[in-house]
Amino acid sequence: MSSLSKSEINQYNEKGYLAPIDALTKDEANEVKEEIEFIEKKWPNELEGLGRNYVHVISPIFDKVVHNSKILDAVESIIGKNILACGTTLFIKDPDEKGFVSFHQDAKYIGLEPHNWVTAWVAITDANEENGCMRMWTGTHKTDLKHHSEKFDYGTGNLLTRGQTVENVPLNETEPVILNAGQMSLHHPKIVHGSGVNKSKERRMGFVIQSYIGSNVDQVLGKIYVQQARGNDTFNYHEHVERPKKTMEESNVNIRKNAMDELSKIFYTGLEDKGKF
Ligand SMILES: O=C(O)CCC(=O)C(=O)O
Repeated sequence: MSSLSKSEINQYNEKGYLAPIDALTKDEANEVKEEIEFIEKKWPNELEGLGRNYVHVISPIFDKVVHNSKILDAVESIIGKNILACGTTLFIKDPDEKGFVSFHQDAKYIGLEPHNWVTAWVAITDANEENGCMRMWTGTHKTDLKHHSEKFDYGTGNLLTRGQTVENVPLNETEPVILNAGQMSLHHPKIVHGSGVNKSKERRMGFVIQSYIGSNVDQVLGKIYVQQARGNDTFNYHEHVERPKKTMEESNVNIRKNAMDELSKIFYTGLEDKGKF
């Protein structure tokens, strides 16, 4: 079932993103926050670096977000009914760190073709201008992929793998994506977006499904592991993995390890060295 109205779909098509969309209840968002904190405490480093990816494979609570019917109803309105979940990333910015995300287009390096896919950014805590919410350069999804400088600015706090940056973004043409905990945004593979540092005293936590892909979408740079989120997969391009029943079960941890190794190869395609993520 698709849930977005015609005007919401028009807004997505015109601007390249849509927000805010109600997704989780406050309690559900809080459950995710507690699960993040539980894993961080019990298995330090597990969610660090490359470990911020494919988190839905190791926790039933994270998995539940990926398969949430409200989220999927909205996603179906954009990419149709045969939906695969091909990855998750925790974008966490701690108040005492200088984490930021340079302006970039997701489609530039991720290898998912054709662009029948969408990213759902679910706010686990409130996201606002003070704590470094995303900013979208509206309309840029309608243009070609832009040149990205590869800055490899490790140590400066850039949360992107190669410090890939679209330069000279006119900030007055960008819009902040302000979300309450539990709300989400959906953004297009080609929209230019980024986010600044967290200047608040609280953590800013985003649970990002990146991305939901139509089953017709192939990975042209490497291998991904998917779950059937809705409908069916007649293309069979990707390896399907099971949904977790318990947090950090060994078999799921091993699957995640393989998935992260493959993802890392995609992120660093064409490079000799690998960074932190
Ligand atoms: O969480 C952020 O600030 C940026 C996330 C992002 O770039 C994305 O979800 O594509």
